[in-house]
Amino acid sequence: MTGPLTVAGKRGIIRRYLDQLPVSAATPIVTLDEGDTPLIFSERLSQETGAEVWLKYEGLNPTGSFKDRGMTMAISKALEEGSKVVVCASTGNTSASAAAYAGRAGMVCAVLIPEGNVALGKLAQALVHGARVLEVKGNFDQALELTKQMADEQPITLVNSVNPFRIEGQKTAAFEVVEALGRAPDLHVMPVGNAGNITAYWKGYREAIDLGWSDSLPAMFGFQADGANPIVTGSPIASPKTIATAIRIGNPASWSGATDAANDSGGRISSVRDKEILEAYRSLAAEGVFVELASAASVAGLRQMAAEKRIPPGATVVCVLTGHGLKDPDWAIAGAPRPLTVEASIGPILEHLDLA
Ligand code: AN7
Repeated sequence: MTGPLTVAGKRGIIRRYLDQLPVSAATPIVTLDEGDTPLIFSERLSQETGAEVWLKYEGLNPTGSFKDRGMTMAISKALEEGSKVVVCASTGNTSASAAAYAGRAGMVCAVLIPEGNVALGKLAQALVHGARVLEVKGNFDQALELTKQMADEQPITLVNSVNPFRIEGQKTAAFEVVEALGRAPDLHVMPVGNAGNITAYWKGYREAIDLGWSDSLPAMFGFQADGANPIVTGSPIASPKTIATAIRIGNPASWSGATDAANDSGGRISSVRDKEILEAYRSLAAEGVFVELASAASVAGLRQMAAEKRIPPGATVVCVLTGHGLKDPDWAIAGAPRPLTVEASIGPILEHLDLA
């Protein structure tokens, strides 16, 4: 019976990739068995683009986003260092994840979110996991500056992706992609907000080469939203605007990580319109994959690349779907027809379904 026990003992990204992460026997592992998410083949997007398109569905992490990979590392290391309080600024997913992992570790979690711009499900998560939630009258970038100041002046650990342990944890998603495909994809496509995740994937792919797990690197393509595209325009945006609130960020903390990944890999940082994000969101949902708006920026970006003939025929492409659609029920319902109310009898039901 050693087989199953070994597998059970390797749940969570820290245990699975122990030798590739900055942990030791002294590190208390705070985990919710994150990672090991599916890489789903997309028949429709493959036909549409002439490539082989795979979807890395990060919405299936314990709190519904990729943030859990970084948070298991950040909270474990904070606990190891004796920290009792953590803080983060967030467009929603970081705060949901921080709240859950801090709660598990018995730590106090403070979160600063931009007032009125966090999806309902994410706010619910931070609250239910017991975080001290403060809605800041400002945007994400202002909230992040305030949390940096708090961590400088107080005995508080900052768990935004400027914390290097976050990037370490998040790089494991690239390891999983390489493991599933047997090599790195030709093209890697993902949304970009604060740019921690693209920095992490690029680090992971490069390490996979050093480890002998892959003999190639992907070209890295990151997509911001048109109204929140500072890396594309080349300067910070004071009032970023997009329906994809998760990536409504005007001054990314890991800016150079994103440009390095794109430049060094032969890829690009570009942006997509809100309308295109919404179309990608709906077409993914029609294919059975429910993601949040920000996640759909990767598929909107893939379509832009296809329109620009940037996808070689038959190329292997991975699109990262960063968060679950249930995070933001308001958008899902807003774009759908309202359900009909019918009498509890078979006749009207069949009639309404055009089956009578
Ligand atoms: C679903 O939670 O910044 O480029 O505070 O939630 O690594 O910032 C979230 C970002 C993409 C962008 N998709 O990732 C936060 C936060 C989803 C996200 C991004 C976010 P980064």
